[in-house]
Amino acid sequence: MSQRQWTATSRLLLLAACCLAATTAAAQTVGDVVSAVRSEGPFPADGAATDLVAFDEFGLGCKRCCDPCADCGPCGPCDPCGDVGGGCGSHGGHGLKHNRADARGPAHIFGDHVHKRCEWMVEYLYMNMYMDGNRSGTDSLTVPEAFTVGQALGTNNAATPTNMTMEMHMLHIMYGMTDEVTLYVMPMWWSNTMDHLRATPFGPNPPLAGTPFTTHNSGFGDLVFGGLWKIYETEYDEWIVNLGFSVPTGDIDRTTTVPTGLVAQEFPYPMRLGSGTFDFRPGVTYKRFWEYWSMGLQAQFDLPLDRNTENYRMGNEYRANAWIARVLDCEKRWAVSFRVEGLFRSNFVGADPNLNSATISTNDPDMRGGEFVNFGYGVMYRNPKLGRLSVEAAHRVYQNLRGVQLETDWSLAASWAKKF
Ligand SMILES: [Cu+2]
Repeated sequence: MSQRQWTATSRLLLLAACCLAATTAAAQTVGDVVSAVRSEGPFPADGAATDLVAFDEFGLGCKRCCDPCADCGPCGPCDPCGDVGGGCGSHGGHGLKHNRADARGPAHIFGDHVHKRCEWMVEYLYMNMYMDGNRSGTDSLTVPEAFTVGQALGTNNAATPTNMTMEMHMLHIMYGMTDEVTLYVMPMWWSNTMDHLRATPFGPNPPLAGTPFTTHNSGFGDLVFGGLWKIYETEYDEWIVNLGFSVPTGDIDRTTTVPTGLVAQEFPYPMRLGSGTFDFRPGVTYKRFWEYWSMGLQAQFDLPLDRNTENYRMGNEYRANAWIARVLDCEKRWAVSFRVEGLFRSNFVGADPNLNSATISTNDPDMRGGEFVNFGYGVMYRNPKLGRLSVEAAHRVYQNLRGVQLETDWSLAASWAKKF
């Protein structure tokens, strides 16, 4: 049986299922409904023949009531769009992509979906990235090795970082301008904490030689916003282009007296709250859905456009992601996901004259880049009333770092999102 024949047959089956569900009192047969649709056409003139429209999942009129901004009035049974058949084994036309836990990618993924016209989405996302121990190239280093290798490379003469926690709280607001174009804005709050060990001897303040210290910096980061454009879709897949930008609202000039105990110094690069630059953040996503499976591919870049007021710009970042997800239950409320990410980040261009790269590796603009391969696994849950909950953990399975840097161990993202 050809694809077209099969689709036509499945639509007829769907029609029959809807008919059986809706005709309770009147013993209306499938044949009655089919002939009624044929005789009355796609849009009943009086708008009152709700059943006919409800069954019409085939382009005869259901699109009208699936539009959230239209006056759906008598189209009630069409909601939720595409779920006409309901339950396992139903093929709800374009509904295959909607009302399922894996409609979006894993929690670390952004810019992978659009909303219907006039639809709002509010999301809260928490992310935590943990870095423990140093690495040079692909070799992990002990703390003494971080000093010796770092000093051989011209840094870590005053101290070395030993671990770092980066936390982010993000509000993600999306609005569907049309069914194809969605605008978004993502204000975020960063909280960075880094532990260090001072070198022996410790020139700036000799009594502190060989002692640990912790610095902390928190505040608003750069403001990310942009537009998502669904450039192509079928009932089972879609392509989405992301035209994203960020403005430098994160502070890059803050100081701390903790390291020396004497004089204030500016925070090193990885402790700062923003890039200081206007960034272009383009991306493209492809998603494909099956009854119980889905997959996604995404390329996403972060490209600073010029040097900032401190005479440097952060490196370019290129991320490529591939994921698969599997829904676990008949109602498609639960899903699990697995993801592989390749990430390339270049060193910084220029240097902040206030930072002395001889003292510690985090002050060195040539010790920021690297290549990474991450593996993520997550759980998603969707509830029509509660919204969508999503958690994903990701581990670095490969990292090759320029110079000496803290190595990343894992990252966690947890999100709650609700459409209005
Ligand atoms: Cu959204």
